[in-house]
Amino acid sequence: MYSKEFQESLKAVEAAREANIAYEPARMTAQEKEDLLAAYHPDYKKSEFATLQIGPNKGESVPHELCEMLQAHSRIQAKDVDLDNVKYDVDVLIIGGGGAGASAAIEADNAGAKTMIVTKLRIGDANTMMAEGGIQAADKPNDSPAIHFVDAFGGGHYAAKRELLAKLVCDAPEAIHWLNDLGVEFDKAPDGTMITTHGGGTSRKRMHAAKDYSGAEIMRTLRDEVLNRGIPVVDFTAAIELILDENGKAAGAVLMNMETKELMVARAKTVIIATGGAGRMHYQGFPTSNHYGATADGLVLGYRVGAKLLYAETLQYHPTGAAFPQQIFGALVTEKVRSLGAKLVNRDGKVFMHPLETRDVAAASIIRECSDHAEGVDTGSGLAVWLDTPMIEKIGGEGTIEKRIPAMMRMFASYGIDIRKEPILVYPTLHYQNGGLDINVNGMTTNVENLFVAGEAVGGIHGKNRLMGNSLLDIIVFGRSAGQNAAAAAKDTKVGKLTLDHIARFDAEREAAGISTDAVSPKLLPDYRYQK
Ligand code: MEZ
Repeated sequence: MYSKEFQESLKAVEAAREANIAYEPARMTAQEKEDLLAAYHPDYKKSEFATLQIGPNKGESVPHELCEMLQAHSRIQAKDVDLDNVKYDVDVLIIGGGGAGASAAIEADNAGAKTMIVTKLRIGDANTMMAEGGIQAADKPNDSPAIHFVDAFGGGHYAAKRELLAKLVCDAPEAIHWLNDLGVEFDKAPDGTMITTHGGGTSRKRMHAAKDYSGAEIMRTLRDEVLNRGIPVVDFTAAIELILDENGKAAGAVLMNMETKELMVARAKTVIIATGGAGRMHYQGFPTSNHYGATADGLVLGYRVGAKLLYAETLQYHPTGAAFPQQIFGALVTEKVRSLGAKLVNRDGKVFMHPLETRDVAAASIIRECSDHAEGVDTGSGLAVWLDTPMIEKIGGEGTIEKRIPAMMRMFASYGIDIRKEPILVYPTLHYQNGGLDINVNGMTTNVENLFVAGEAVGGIHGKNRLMGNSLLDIIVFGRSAGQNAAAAAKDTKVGKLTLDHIARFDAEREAAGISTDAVSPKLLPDYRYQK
């Protein structure tokens, strides 16, 4: 399928393949990694960041696109909403219909709470659906939560909140059981044991997968469970502002019908933000592997009522986004491709990094290869490197690709590329928001009572870089626990008078800081209308 411009490079890759399979490049030292990241990782590009001038993280720097949204005007003024006209009255209001929201809803429902999910698209339209390679859990005899902790803590630059990471790894085996019992079809050996593989930065094989559509399989199961239980889901309705009560506790949200723009009031004893990530903010102009709705809404909602952010300046660029053909630019090429043995090679067929470095290091290595080294392959829309997928068949035997990563095979086959025989071109794509709202171990924000957060909108679980498979895990572990804890808190809560006074307070802060902006937030959906 590749045209003649690629042929010379393809020949070099093919010629080097056998030797590359056997070749194990040295791992970088800690200092080499730090130097590489400082020079090439997008998080270190100071010119792409702006300093927050208002709000709880005033003085901290975040991507300038996020800064604009965090400091923007609300979509409403308090006078636009009649807070006495309550359309929905529940114990637990969950904002977001992805894996974290669905897990929270199931557990809140188990606890007997009157629960409702509100989502700006439909339940399951979420980054969970897009996750491919798997979910980590230390449940094999040679592994333990302690080893899982050490891997993830190091991979996250020793910045994770220890109590959150400890909960993540300790609750992981139970999370896998829970999903298995709900009906997730994990890959299993004929004797019924789970098949597990490595991911970048893991010292044990602990990645559980459902082929290369693990997230879709998990979301399918969770969505069925939510719908079968009859938990109300209000689709195509966005939360555009949180409501506090007179005591400063989270007490609901102003909802907006995405089509008619009708405003509605949802009153709740507790609120869970489970709005997911921010790939559609396209920080630094990067393409994204994220779902259409990933626009950092939860961070904006929380920030405006005073909830603190943690590590909002750190993003994850998945090393292997599809770089060719143009139609799938930025789409996720799962890390499982490398777990199964494919190596990254440059234009000349040279392996330029250890295949299982952590994601930030791998992404920075690829960017280096494609910048001043200029060892990348010209795709017509930029430089990229090869991911030598035919190695997988040579290592695992014929049929491995079709069996283990059929979705990858199909995605490229629809553009005439047979990944069993030809390598593919990749470049980093914006994949994950490492930072988010700061929570305590119960999932409640550290400074707004009765406001819980779960999933990608949380900051601090993974530190400043996340390992593969720990996000499908965190949506389950922290989604479930947010549902349980929000339901418990709702039992002791009597909602006071509802207010939207925080909007005027935030407006006054903006004015006092001399910020002049027409921007409104949350963004809700990306706007591609005027882009080439
Ligand atoms: O955790 C992830 O981000 C993941 C599993 C992605 C992937 O490469 O498949």
